Amino acid sequence: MATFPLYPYFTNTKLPSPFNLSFIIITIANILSVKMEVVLVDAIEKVRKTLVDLDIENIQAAVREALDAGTPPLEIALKGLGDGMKEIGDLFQAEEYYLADLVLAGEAMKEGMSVLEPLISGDAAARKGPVVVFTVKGDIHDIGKNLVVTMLSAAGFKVIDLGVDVPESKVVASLQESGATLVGISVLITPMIGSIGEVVDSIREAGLRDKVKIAIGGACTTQELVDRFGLDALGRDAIDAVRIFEEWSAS
Ligand code: B12
Repeated sequence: MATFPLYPYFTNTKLPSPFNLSFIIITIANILSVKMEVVLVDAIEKVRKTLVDLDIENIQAAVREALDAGTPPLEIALKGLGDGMKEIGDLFQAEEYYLADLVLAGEAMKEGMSVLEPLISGDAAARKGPVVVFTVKGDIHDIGKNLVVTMLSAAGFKVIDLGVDVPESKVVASLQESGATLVGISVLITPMIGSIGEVVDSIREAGLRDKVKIAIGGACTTQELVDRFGLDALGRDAIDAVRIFEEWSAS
């Protein structure tokens, strides 16, 4: 009896075994995921470059493009904008960028963050803490501190943000009023390192040092400073800040 195969292709070609088939599927999935990763890395790189070029007009578009490509908002904030700011700092130190460029960079960073912040901010109902966060007296850098505040809020902490250039008396008053036992200090410039000591001394004089845990972070902070001022932790980025305060809240 004559046979009429429905799919002549199958009669002439060796069918892939289930093992081969899963191998093919896995390979295709791997290629797609590598391709996807390349797209995400490209999108983050575009954000970083747009910031380093001080292209304020296009920074929000670059951030939105990265979001549309599926990049998590936090990754755009830390790897795109955060790494871009570090590079700008290096260019400033190398005297390729000037103070006016730092000002523009600060503006561009804030433009970019204004797109990301609503996406990072968390559930207002869940509350741990409170954590008192501020930038030390004499220092007006607030971008990193704001990122820490955003991340802590997103992680469910109540945050008391005292702002920048904060005198030690204001920190102590805030601790006394709120009963907060967690403190996050941001310091970016070496000449203001002494302000950390003044805060710690004031907290001690108010009889609160044994009751509060203090973490520091920012461009000029080191473990040596933590040891020198008898602090409790050093945080490298906003994710580290959440880890530290989560640990302290749990203990
Ligand atoms: C933007 C910028 C400015 C802007 C700030 C705008 C703003 N609204 O913040 C302006 C133009 C105002 C500025 C001014 C100055 N700046 Co400035 N600035 C910068 C720059 C390029 C980026 C800082 C930034 O926003 N980074 C991005 C954020 C996301 O990163 P971050 O701040 O490090 O924060 C992250 C972590 O550190 C950590 N973190 C931060 N805080 C905390 C707190 C806790 C508790 C924890 C756990 C973690 C944590 O988490 C954050 C998020 O991941 C840095 C370069 C650098 N490498 O930092 C120089 C830099 C900090 N500036 C510097 C200098 C010298 C100055 C000026 C003195 C310049 C001048 N001649 O006037 C003035 C200082 C004015 C003052 N009194 O404060 C130097 C400091 C050098 C030093 N060691 O002393 C730097 C390092 C540049 C350089 N390489 O020379 N600056």
